[in-house]
Formats: sequence, structure tokens, C-alpha cells
Amino acid sequence: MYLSKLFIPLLKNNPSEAKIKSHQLMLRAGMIKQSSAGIYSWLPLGFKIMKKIEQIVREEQNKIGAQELLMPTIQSAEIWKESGRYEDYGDEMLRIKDRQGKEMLYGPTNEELITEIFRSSVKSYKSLPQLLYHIQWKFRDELRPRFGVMRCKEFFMKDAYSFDLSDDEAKKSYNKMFFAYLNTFKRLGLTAIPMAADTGPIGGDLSHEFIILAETGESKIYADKRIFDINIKKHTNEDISINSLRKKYDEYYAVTDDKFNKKDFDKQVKKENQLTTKGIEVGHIFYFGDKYSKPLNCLVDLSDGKKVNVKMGSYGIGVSRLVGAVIEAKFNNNLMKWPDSISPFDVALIPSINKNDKTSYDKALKIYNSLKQKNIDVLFDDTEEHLSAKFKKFDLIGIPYQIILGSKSDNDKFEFKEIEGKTEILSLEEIQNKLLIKRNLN
Ligand code: P5A
Repeated sequence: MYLSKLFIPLLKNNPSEAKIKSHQLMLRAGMIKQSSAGIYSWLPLGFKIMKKIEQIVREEQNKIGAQELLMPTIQSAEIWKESGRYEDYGDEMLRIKDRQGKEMLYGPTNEELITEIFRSSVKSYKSLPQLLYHIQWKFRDELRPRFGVMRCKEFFMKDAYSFDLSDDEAKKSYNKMFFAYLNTFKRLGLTAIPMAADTGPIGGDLSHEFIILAETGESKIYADKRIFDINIKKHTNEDISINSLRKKYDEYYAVTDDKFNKKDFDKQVKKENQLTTKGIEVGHIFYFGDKYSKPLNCLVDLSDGKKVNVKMGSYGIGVSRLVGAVIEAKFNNNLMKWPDSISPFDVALIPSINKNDKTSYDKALKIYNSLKQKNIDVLFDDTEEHLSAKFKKFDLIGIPYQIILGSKSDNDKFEFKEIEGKTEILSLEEIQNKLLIKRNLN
């Protein structure tokens, strides 16, 4: 892609409405544009990054055998009346009427709809367990939307739903998802810690929020800081190792605000290990048994002819919020560096282009074409600005690697810089190999 052609409305200064760094960067780098309070358009740069996050989330769901489907954004009020949540959900639910006067709503979550799909399709224990998910827009009419994509009205969520025959089986599904979440956040370059949490309007009595530490986060947390040292590398996708991993996390005190109890904290965690801080909730998982399957009459036949309500859980990841969360974790001193796995481009090509001498442009173009041929996604700054002005833009765009064609590069060796890392002088082939290896690691 040529930078001159990229639709990227960069801003020089911080917009006054943006109070936290992720919101500032997303506006300054032309990633999003507000259309009304808490509702945003995703511009090409922001959209590309969100799509990469979505794909990693998808791959980790598929790895544990979850199946993707797609439910609509608009739902009928009827099923919500059956579950009893139509009234409970209150003003956060956007209620709509169609031209026949039928009550509809823009889905804030999908427990009812997925239960309705399941009850009409599945009748026998033989079809269980099942794990279904979709990645779809949600709407919650938040009273105070703020911090850009962190708390907005319309947001992109991955929500998965598990269906099992017994509590024991259902907890295995819960643990599987727990494990998939740790892998997902790790691939996004984040350390997300599962914390015992309240279940709120979703319900149930077992729940974890996945939190990344950030001063600007809206969740207050209390934890034994040794929980950050748990290494998940050794675990594979098998029931036994997944369950033992879950147990490991349970060994350490880690809760959000509404579960906090000072006495327990002081009793269970030595003073020097106590951590009280703030974080961003990037995912939230729930086990609620038959909270929805009972009122919605979702039953399956057992082998002995008896019928049981299926046991369900639901599992959310804030895909659009994650774009902001990664920025909160990685953007410092006006310098952004995206993790390789979700960077909008593999590499930036930054030549110093001399208006009166076409050779510098031609040389850059040759490198650009060669990278494209190797399927390397490169952003070519084909403008005639000064190198220093170009660097300022790339500080915001945050591509982790740069090929700089300035004084340090000659005919066949080029300056290759890793943001916040080392700079080397390499041949084009060496650069290509490096980039291809990095891509394979993700
Ligand atoms: C779990 C999946 C649920 O809705 N039902 C289906 C359950 N959980 S949740 O915690 O309410 O939301 C899941 C994740 O979505 C993100 N999120 C938001 N992101 C941006 N703006 C919002 N207003 C917003 N509300 C929730 C969070 O990452 C949350 O963990």
C-alpha cells in the first residue's frame, strides 16, 4: 500500500475530548471516527487491526472445537420475555418496533437467542456437548459511554455458548474456554489475568473476568501478585492439563471490586504480595447452569428416556475494546508499537525522496515490489516529506519494523530498524527472511 493512497486522516494534536491514550491515538492515527456518542465508524487502519484481532480470537475458539455461526443483531422481544430479562435489562437495552408494531431490540448479548436456536434443533443427549460462537456487533445504551472504544454503545464482541448434560461436563467446557482465553490474550501480546467476578445481569454463580493491568482501567482489582508468574506454556489442549491449569489460578487470590473482602485478602495474601490496582476487562466468562434453559424450556432426552434442562455457560471477549486495550498496554511517550501478530502492516518502507532526482523513488519502488512479491504487507511512504516528518507519522501508525532509505543505506544494504529495538544494516534478502520468520512465529 502507498501511504499517499491510504485513507488515513492523521491529526497533529490530541483532540480535547480524548482523556486516555488509546482514545487519543485512535483519533490521531485516523483509526476511528465518532458518529454519535458511543458510536464509531472504523476507518481502514483501525478496521484492519480489529480484523486481525478478530481472526486470532476465531482461531483460538476453533482450536477448542467451538463452531462459528452468525446470529442477527436485531432480536425479537418475545424470547427475552420468556427468560424474564426483558424487564430486568432496563434502559441499557435499545428497544425498537417494526412497522407492524412488533417489539424488537438490538441485541446486547445472545443467551436467549442461542437457547431458542438450540431448543428447536437439538433433542437428544447424543448431540451434546456443543460449543457455539459468533462474532457480532452488540448494542448497550450505556449511560456514560467514554474512553473511545473502551466503553461504547455499539461494540464488537465474540460470544460463545456451551451446552452440556451435567454440571461436571459443563465445568469442563468452562475450563476449556478459560484456557482458550489465556492463549488468545497471549497471542495478542497481553498478560490477561483471570479474576473471580460478579455475574451481574448475565447470572450464575461461577464467573471470571480477564483483566489486563492499566491505570486507566475501569475495574478495580485485588490480587496476589504471584498470579502474574504462572506460566501457561507447558499446557496442551487436554482435559487433565486444562483442569490443573484452572486449579493453579485458583491457588492465588485475585478478585474484582464487587467480590473483594478485606479480611480474606489479608488472611490469604501476605502483605508484600498484595496488589491493589486497576485494569481493563477484556473478557468475561460465566457458568449459569439452567438459568436460561429452564424458563425457555430447552430440554434434551437422556438415554433412559428422562428429560433434562441443558447446562449452559457463556463466554465473551470484547474484540473492539481489545484494540484500545492493546494501545493502553503498548503506547508510551508518543510511540506506538503494535505486536507483530496484529500490526496493520508487516513493515514500513521509509525513503527520503528527492523531488528533483527520481532515482531515490525508483530504488524504493523496486524494494516495495520485491517485498510485495514475497507476500509481505508493506506500507510505502511515497510522499516527499522530510524523513523527520515521516518518522513522526510512523510513531503513531506503530508498525514494528522500518526499512529506512537514508544516509545509512547504500545500493544493496539497507537500514532495518525494529521500533524500541536494534537497527541493523541488511541486504533485502536478509530483511525478507527476517520478516517471514517473524510472521511464522505468530
Ligand atoms: C458473555 C458472552 C456477556 O455479555 N454474554 C455473552 C456474556 N458478558 S459481558 O461481560 O457483559 O461482555 C463481554 C465483553 O464485552 C466487552 N464489553 C464492552 N466493550 C466495549 N463497550 C462496552 N460497552 C462493553 N460492554 C462489554 C468487554 O470486554 C466484556 O468483557
